[in-house]
Amino acid sequence: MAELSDIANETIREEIEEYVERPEEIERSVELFARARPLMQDIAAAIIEGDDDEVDELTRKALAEDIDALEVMDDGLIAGMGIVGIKFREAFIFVPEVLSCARAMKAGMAHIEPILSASGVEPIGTVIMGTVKGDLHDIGKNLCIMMLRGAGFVVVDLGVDTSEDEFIDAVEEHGAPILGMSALLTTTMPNMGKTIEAFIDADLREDVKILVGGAPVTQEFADDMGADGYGKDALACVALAKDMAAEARA
Ligand code: B12
Repeated sequence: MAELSDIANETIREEIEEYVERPEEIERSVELFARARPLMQDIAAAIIEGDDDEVDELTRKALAEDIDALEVMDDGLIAGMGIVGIKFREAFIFVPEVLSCARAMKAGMAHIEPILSASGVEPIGTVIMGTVKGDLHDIGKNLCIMMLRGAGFVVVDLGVDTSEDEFIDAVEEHGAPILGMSALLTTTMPNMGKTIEAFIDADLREDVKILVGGAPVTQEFADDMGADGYGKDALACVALAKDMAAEARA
């Protein structure tokens, strides 16, 4: 088992010591950062500090050193955001600080996106993606979109706060066989179910496979609301979309 002292970056060590209180989260964070390269730890520390210039510079550096874009995303950017999430939940930081961290995350993602999107593979289908009504969180959705594009999907991004009608219009307009919805708030999760209902009412439910995700969403919740698939992360999102595209072609 890894120890706190195995983590090279001092900021990360201090952050875990000071702000992560739940034993299982301490263990998970220590494991994750102890096995991450020092440069990934530095990127995560810059995310936690909300330093977009530093994230921009370190992400460029990592990619220039030929570190895989997925590793930079998982062990640097997302790992840093994990600590931000814990600090926000425990009220050590508030919305303005989280916004700075989100800005820093976007500065890093800007370099990852062209790499993940430039796979050059044949388009395999169109996916409509959006964050549901009332919800402004888009970092996870955007990561899913990057990965989907990288896997060869054409993705129409409806952004955040997307109404049922906007989802329906987009699916019809683009003749898309797959729709992905993201929700990060327990209060907006039910809007996924409402959107599914709206597709049923519009007699379009059979025409589209519906995929859901976001931190509070579970497989059980997805099953209850009648979604066709639930993905816990961007990799799962791509795997499910591929299965669904293959089914739609069959
Ligand atoms: C960043 C953040 C913000 C930023 C958002 C910036 C942005 N542009 O997105 C800001 C500051 C704006 C914000 C605002 C608020 N937030 Co906020 N936020 C977060 C935070 C810290 C991180 C979210 C994030 O980006 N995670 C990183 C990404 C990579 O992970 P992810 O989104 O889960 O996505 C992954 C998977 O879930 C999956 N996935 C995501 N979407 C999809 C879709 C499909 C189809 C699939 C298959 C997979 C998939 O793949 C992704 C990649 O692996 C979370 C804490 C947390 N632990 O989630 C709180 C959190 C979500 N926020 C919370 C709250 C309460 C709020 C506010 C209400 C605060 C306030 N008082 O104003 C507002 C709500 C604003 C609104 N109407 O939406 C709570 C929600 C609690 C709850 N029970 O609902 C959380 C959980 C924090 C907490 N514990 O208190 N927030």
